[in-house]
Amino acid sequence: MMGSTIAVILGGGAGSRLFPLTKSRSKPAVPVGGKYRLVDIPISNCLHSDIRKIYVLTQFNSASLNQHVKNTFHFDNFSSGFVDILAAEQTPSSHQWFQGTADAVRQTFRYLQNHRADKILILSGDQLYQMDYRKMMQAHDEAGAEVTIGTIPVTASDATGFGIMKTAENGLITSFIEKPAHDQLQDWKSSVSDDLRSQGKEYLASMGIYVFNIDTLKNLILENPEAVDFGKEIIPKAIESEMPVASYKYTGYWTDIGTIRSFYDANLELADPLPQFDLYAPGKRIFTRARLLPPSKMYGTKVDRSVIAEGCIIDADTIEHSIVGIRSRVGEGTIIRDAIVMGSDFYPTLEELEESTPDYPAMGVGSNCHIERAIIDKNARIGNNVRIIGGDHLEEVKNENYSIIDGIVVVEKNGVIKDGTVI
Ligand code: ADQ
Ligand code: ADP
Repeated sequence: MMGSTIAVILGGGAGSRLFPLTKSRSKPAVPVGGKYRLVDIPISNCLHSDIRKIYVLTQFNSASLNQHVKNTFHFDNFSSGFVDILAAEQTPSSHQWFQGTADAVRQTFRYLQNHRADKILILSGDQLYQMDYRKMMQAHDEAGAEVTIGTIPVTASDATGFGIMKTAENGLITSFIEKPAHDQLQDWKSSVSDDLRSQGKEYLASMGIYVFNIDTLKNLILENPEAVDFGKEIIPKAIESEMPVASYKYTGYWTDIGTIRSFYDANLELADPLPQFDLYAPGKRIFTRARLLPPSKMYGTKVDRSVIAEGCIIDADTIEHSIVGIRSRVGEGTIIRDAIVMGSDFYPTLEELEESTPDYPAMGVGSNCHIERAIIDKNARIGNNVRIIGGDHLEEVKNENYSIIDGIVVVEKNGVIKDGTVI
């Protein structure tokens, strides 16, 4: 059955909510968990679900995304599998960027329909979850649905950020509203189990994961040329037209990581002893580029509740509740707490280390620094005696080398923080 499904990963529009992590790369290429990229998550879920024809739609065809996908996902000649990136492009009929999620699918549909697939699985590129899509496809078939939406129960305070729906007893969706205002919520409660009610999770939210019969999708996007988004337009249109649109209730862990705050929180949760998103779960592994790096080495560092990726050289004093990414170099006496250090794309040579100056430090984190509540993007150069301490009291800032968003200090890729800087 799965041979006739293709997956489409919505890789992001301008990526403004994850800025500055998306300043120089497309959203699917943003590093996560010390050694992965965001796009590895939906791709790995597809591979575990026997879906091997995968397109990633993105607005910016950044070299780093292309390189990562090209170097990572290889299929044998007989499986006819692929992971291809489709970037917004000018064509005789369109000169525009993707105007929204449905428009991205419309503009690339001529590629998507080449595979004799009978279903399309549409996925978001900024979510953390490990889901077997085969169960959702099976539910779609059993319900005789033309469209199925993955759904999850949420609380009133979360409900305003999602598409919210109500269903009939047979699981078909009867009404849907995209991101209702707080005062509209009263009308959108679903009847849920006692357990969910006691947690306040009385609203059925769209996960932004859709199964479409391919002909249904084609008709919906062609007959509604003004519709640019799935949540805002296409899904409401499908329900209005009275075709069977089903809800597939997902019960596992799922979280959106589309903002700096949610990205930061979800990353740090990976350092919990038993995180809900489990990188160590058999059969649910997240695949990424095999880099064949040397192991990490540490000298006198007290490390607690932290994930340390391969290839690091660490002399720090303390690393606590943090994610330390590939090839990170951290100097003596430094304290890193509640922080994400993404690591580096390459090692500085010994000469480069010797040539570093207080104004242009070597790549990595220098000596005697204190870094807390921060995200340090790849290849950043943090000098010695630097204090970067985030906190909710800090105002939003957008500087050349760093930003402060939601109280989290984000040093951008290749950012330079001079010796002695205090943020
Ligand atoms: P949002 O997440 O707010 O709500 P949206 O901004 O459309 O919806 O993003 C969905 C996915 O598409 C994201 O991965 C995003 O990066 C990507 N995307 C956005 N614009 C794009 C473009 N122009 N080109 C390519 N990709 C693009 C949606 C649904 C809600 C649902 C939530 C669940 O609309 O109903 O509840 O997802 O998170
Ligand atoms: P990631 O996938 O996280 O970027 P990789 O190891 O896959 O990590 O890629 C690192 C990239 O950086 C490689 O393409 C590598 O060729 C590139 N690179 C290596 N050395 C340098 C250098 N001195 N300057 C710039 N880029 C480099």
